[in-house]
Amino acid sequence: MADLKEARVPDIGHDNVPVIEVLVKPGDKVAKEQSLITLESDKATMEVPAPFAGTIKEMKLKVGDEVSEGAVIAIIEAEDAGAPAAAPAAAAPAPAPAPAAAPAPASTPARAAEPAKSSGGGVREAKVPDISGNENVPVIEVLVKVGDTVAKDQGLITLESDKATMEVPSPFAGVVKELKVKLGDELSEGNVIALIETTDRAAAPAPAPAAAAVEAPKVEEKPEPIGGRSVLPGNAPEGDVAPTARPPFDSRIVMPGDAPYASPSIRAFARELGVDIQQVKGSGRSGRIVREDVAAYIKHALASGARPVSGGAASGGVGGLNLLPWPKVDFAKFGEIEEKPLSRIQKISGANLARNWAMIPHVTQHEDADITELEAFRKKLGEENKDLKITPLVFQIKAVVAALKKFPKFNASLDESGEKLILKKYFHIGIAVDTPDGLVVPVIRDCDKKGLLDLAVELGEISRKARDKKLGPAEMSGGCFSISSLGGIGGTAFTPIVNAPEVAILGVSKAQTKPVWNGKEFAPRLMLPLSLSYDHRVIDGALAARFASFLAQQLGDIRRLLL
Ligand code: CAO
Repeated sequence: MADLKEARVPDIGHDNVPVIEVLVKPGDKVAKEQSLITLESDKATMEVPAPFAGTIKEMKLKVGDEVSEGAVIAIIEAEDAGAPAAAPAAAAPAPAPAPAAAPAPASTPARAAEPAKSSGGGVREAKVPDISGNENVPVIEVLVKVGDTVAKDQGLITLESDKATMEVPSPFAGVVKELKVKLGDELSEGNVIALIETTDRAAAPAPAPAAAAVEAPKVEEKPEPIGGRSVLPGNAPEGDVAPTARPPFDSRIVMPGDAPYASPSIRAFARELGVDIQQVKGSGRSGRIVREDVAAYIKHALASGARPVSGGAASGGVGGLNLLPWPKVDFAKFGEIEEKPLSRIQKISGANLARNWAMIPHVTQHEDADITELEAFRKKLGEENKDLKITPLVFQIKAVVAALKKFPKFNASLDESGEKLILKKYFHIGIAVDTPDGLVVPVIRDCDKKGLLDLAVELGEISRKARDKKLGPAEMSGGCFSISSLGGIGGTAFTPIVNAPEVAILGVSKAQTKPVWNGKEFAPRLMLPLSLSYDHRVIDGALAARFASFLAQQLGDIRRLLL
């Protein structure tokens, strides 16, 4: 017989608290302590965890329901086969008794604001109050900076455990003299957050620490438990989610009106996607940020081609999307290593590639061109021009020019606003050149006006200059479209990164002889793999397929290149 149990709302310190999110549905398998619902009072947003692992059989609550301690959230078929089965009601975890520590006296030392030892006069320490026994809770936001004037109760920092997010307010009004914490620090009760020069006359005399406590929390502002295993402890028949004493904690857990205002799961979701929650506008009740807001924010950032806020992997900001910091690893711990600084070119091209990769919605269209005839012609041309290196690349440049003429959207750039397309009437082609110091992209101008031999000469020159580090910035600007040829090396296909503000790039891999069906039989043909990456904001898939197939036709019948 199935072991059906009820998951109930624990002691939450308030009655009639609205359900603002239902995080699971019937059929879902939940782990012990996985969040089931999110409740939100005017003071706190809190997720209620499952007291045991199992499968949700029935949800008893929906968004908008108002609940108090003891309300049944869901019927869960408990996973623990060993546990005795019982009728739901009987099996229900009894709501935990009201916390032993009801709001403590106003002058609880945990909340005391002590004069800073190092500073005289009105400079006082703002400390982390009792956070329901949780320790080492990470700082996810620092809401003030040195020099800021803060009001009493204004949020100083936000702490976030895996289950709750809360702002720690300033216990007194004043000017922030020194910040003692930074993002990522892990704090426990008593840690000093900041030194504040008080302007709060009532607070200024600073009696003995215990008596210097800031105002008593209102009785209804019961401590809001955060994080870890003791979140919302009332639902704790299983032992290790037992209630911790909940002395008063006068900070607010994500107060409406303070930005950002989002539940821990939404914050985690935003972090996963590299979104700075501070930038997201909430559309939920009282401006609460919901999942859709984060998704809409990303869509908007991508659509508007947001500009980078900083470069480099470590700083990691792209447009509105703030990426996670680069992982810090002590590689020497695992074996012998050698450090080698990146070249200047690698740093510059790396930052460009990272921006382009993150900000351009890329799609790559693959196509094979039959270059059997072209190759025969190229060899003949080479024999006639022995002093010149004529590689397949010059033919590709010519074919690309023809395709750009036929599909002008590929010879275009989005303007900075992302709302206007600039169509170019010239045909300057960038060629990715691999050098010992990294990748550079010199530009061959007016390729439409140059013949194959001219292009071969110029290609030789720019490749040489690139490798000799002799290219000037002017020779690397003004490109309309780029070609990245790895054909001399190998490979069957790859996904080149669009070279912004261009909207497409052609990747070329190594031509290979393949059996191709000619309608009667398989014939050996020299096939050239083409990989066309494009900016999907500007070019749609059908257009890209047409462009790629047109390119293949051009290369397949070189007479067309003369048209
Ligand atoms: N299929 C088969 N063979 C090919 C080929 C292809 N698609 N493309 C070139 N070849 C052959 C050439 O004909 C040449 O053969 P020979 O030695 O018999 O004459 C040989 O491969 C070497 O060509 P190449 O690479 O020297 O000359 P190229 O004109 O094809 O390319 C250049 C010039 C500068 C583009 C190239 O040297 C280069 O740097 N490529 C790398 C670009 C790159 O790194 N792209 C990646 C960007 S994303 O990280």
